[in-house]
Amino acid sequence: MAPGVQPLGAPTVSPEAYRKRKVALITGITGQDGSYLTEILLEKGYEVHGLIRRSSSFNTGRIEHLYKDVHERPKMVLHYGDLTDTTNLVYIISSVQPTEVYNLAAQSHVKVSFDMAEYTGDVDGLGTLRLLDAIRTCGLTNHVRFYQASTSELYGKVVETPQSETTPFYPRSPYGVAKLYAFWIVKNYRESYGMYACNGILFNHESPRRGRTFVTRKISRAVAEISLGQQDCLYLGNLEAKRDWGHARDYVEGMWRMLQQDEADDFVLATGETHPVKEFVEKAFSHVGITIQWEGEVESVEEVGKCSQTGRVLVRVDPRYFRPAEVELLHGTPAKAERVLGWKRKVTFDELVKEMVEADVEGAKRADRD
Ligand code: NDP
Ligand code: GDR
Repeated sequence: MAPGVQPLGAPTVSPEAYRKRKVALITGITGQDGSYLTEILLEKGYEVHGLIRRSSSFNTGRIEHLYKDVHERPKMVLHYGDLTDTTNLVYIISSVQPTEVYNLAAQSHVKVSFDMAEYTGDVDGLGTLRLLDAIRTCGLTNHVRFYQASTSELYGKVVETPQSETTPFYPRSPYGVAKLYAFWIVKNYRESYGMYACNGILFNHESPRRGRTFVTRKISRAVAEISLGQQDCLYLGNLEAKRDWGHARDYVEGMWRMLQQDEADDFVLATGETHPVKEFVEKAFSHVGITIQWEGEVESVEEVGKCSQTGRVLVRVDPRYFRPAEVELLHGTPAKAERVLGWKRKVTFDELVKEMVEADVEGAKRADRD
């Protein structure tokens, strides 16, 4: 930028005065995390702006309960946009003038990233760069605090456990590789331009709002439908994969805390426990009174889960859900987040499974559910 030339929309006030307003911009507001984050930011008195994609079908179901008519001075405002559209991002940042930006938007499905590798790289990797550059273009480099939805998928192949902020990365999917680029560009902009930009390296977090093709929600929905006689069998992929599963509501609180520190840094959010997919299946069925008994070889297409009471096969392995490269084990330590941010997860693994199954049982009884 030439000396004396003001970037687009640059504020005339100091960063301290600018941040007295509490204005958040969330990309990915229609997703699981976006909806919980919006709830807690509204409770904390923020004006929340969200980027939504135009869709031929309804995509605002998770935030519908937060929507107020535009004529009622809403605290949540939605803007059409996309992380692949630079001009649109610059326009939104310059008109919203956010104090905090949460970049949650992503093609977030690991298996789908093998089918749509280039698109995933464009949105999850370059999309992060576009958003950071939009902030700079608008002259907000020193005014905005930036949160990046980084992921435990960066660890990929196991190098050490538990995985922490110092564990080396080894991503195992186009999604993981795209998020690795995003991780480093955030760190680079922090070091190059002094931006307050953080990576939250979040381990899996779930809820009744989880997308239905992720394994936990796929299981809780199927268990609910099987218990009500609406479905016969649940087909899954790798049952031996282990994940560190927490509740999304706890994790969005950690995102907010990362942006309230004196200095920007990167943090792991995890539970410190790990459980195989198989255990999630067993626990979920136990909540509807069914005990699962396994037969067959580990990771074999022959493996099945039978109802121990009736002998009926309720779970089968279908190789179509296997991934070209798998992340076998995720097990994080939240020690740094607990120490520095005072963050601690509240919901246990058992409580999470129970809440998801109960919500899906209720949903399966209604016709209008997600
Ligand atoms: P979801 O898949 O539920 O939500 C993704 C959001 O991104 C949706 O709002 C989606 O919009 C939006 N989106 C997708 N592509 C684009 C695009 N090109 N431009 C703009 N918006 C787009 O994900 P989660 O809420 O579970 O996760 C939030 C973030 O955290 C993601 O970046 C994910 O990769 C990351 N993450 C998630 C973890 C988890 O366990 N949940 C763990 C670690 C990281 P639409 O509704 O229109 O599809
Ligand atoms: P993950 O979540 O890949 O960890 O990414 P997902 O729930 O898709 O898979 C978890 C594990 O379960 C195994 N699995 C199956 N997975 C799916 N989706 N469907 C199945 O039928 C199935 N059967 C077994 C998988 O192989 C895997 O090992 C999530 C996403 O939210 C990412 O965006 C986020 O970054 C990471 O969590 C942390």
